[in-house]
Amino acid sequence: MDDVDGMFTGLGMYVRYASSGNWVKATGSEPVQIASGDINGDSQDDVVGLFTAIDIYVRYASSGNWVAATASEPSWICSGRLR
Ligand SMILES: [Ca+2]
Repeated sequence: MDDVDGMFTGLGMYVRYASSGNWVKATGSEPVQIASGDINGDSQDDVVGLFTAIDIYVRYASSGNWVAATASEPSWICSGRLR
């Protein structure tokens, strides 16, 4: 089952885990765009967030931590197997 990422204006981004049905706060910041995919190859989907003024961050499923992915801010993002 897949989990759900949701943006709540003024509260931040939350993840609804399919296994528990609970919403858990992922960040108090509000990304303007999100995408998901296995970014680090560990077979778990990660979340990629485009944050205005603070660039792209990846939230790895294995750690739950946000890590900077680029020092520039693109207009939009997506994820997928591109090779
Ligand atoms: Ca992953």
